[in-house]
Amino acid sequence: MTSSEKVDYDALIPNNVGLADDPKLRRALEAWHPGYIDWWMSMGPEGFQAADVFLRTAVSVENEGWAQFDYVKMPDYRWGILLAPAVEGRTIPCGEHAGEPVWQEVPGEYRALLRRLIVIQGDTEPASVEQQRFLGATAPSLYDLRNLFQVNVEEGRHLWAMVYLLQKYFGRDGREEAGALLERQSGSDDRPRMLGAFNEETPDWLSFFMFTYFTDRDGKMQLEALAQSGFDPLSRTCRFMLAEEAHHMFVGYTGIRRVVQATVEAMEAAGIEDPYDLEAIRPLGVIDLPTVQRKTNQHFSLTLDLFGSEESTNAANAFNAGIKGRYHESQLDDDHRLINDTYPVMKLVDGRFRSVDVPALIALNARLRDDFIDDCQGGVARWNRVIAGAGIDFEIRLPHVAFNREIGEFSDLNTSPTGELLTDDEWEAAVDEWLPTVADRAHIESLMNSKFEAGEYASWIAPPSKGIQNKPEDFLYVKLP
Ligand code: BYC
Ligand code: FE
Ligand code: FE
Repeated sequence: MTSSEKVDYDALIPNNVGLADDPKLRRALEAWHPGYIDWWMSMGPEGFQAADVFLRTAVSVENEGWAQFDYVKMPDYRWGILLAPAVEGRTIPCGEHAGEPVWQEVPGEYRALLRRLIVIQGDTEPASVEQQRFLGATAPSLYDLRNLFQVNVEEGRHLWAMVYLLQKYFGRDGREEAGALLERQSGSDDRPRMLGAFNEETPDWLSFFMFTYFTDRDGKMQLEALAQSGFDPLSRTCRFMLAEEAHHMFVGYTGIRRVVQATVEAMEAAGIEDPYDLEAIRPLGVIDLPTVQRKTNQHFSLTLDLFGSEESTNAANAFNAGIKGRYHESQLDDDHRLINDTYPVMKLVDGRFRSVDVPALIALNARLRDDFIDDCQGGVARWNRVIAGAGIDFEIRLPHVAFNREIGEFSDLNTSPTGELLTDDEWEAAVDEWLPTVADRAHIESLMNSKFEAGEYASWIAPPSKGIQNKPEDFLYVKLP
């Protein structure tokens, strides 16, 4: 490890990028810092800025012991700039420069392409904090409250990670982009966030768990693809972000599992076997499984849109340039150029969904999306085991890729979750079975009452099987002021 990779934790901005030796960059980041804190105070977690939260902070980039846990007030969180260790002799893993040494500076011909990807990545991070800012008030437990804030501060750090790249490598326009990242706002009419799903609301905790299960997993896939970048500072940045990302998806996966568990346990206790008997189930203070399915349909389809069009010259250009790879690019066994390869993409041909071979280079968004769908299946199967274990006849399923899409190949179609094509009238007649209804939302909202006593949980969610850092059940994860 070179000295520049040690984390300087005493600096105003903790970092392992040698900020102390780069006064120009340090000044640029220190100039950006107050705006960030203003943004955090006005757009970050509402009502809890003075609470002491049991948070993990990244203090090293080693595999072991990179995090430290302690009570922190969120505005005092040490948002740092941390790069994973350099890999000696690393080469560009894909495209026309495959095999050449990675770039330590921005290659001039790819500057615009690279900046655009970094800005889009950066834009999603604060967007998610904005979307989640009102959830604290209705947290189902202090444990969940703490997890929400952990995710939020780390998304804030991910913004820092992208702002570092912009300020260090993109000069004046990088500084302008860094400023604009604090100005756009999730859901705003005139300055919205860049990607669709990041302008939706996250109005309740089921939405939060769905978001962290599905949408943070898009984050994982995109970061995995950018971690393959031949621009080494981006690769190292993303590799360290992925270490944090795992917890975000854990929050989503276990969150939904605990929701499902509370529901089936309440049904068992009340002797209810029919999962569709909402009149009997909802008064138990739990979220019925058909509503969980409709939320799954909604968040999964919204997240699929984040992969862009199935066929994309943007994606081909980024791959060819060596700027963005495939999932696990360096472990794939091919020539990493894809010049004559094809990839099967699902399309509507003569009124039927078929797999069509298209040039692999332009199908990279479809491919990453397919990898994402595979990655989503595991958790869904485990939720279903909880349901089956209670002897209830119900299975949560991921909807068809064409269902409820706004971007790409299927954006103009009406499709059921099982992939039947529908007329507008058929869609209208059935949509309430498939997407959350006003009544679903009202029911969920009626359950969103805070539980702020240590060790207490709302009726609609089971306690976690183990505490953060193995803390006991009645641990005070958040000390309210
Ligand atoms: N909404 O060639 P196309 C995360 C635009 S999440 C609105 O089809 P491309 C996180 C597109 O920008 C990960 N616009 O797509 C999760 C383009 O516009 P321009 C975020 C969209 O470019 C939870 C046009 O349509 N990171 O980290 O190949 C919490 C044609 O585009 C959308 C990244 O996404 C949409 N859904 O692929 C916190 C990685 N989709 O340029 C954080 C960086 C497409 O023609 N981004 N458009 O005006 C990328 O790799 C690519 O930009 C995309 C789109 C995969 C997003
Ligand atoms: Fe993130
Ligand atoms: Fe995340």
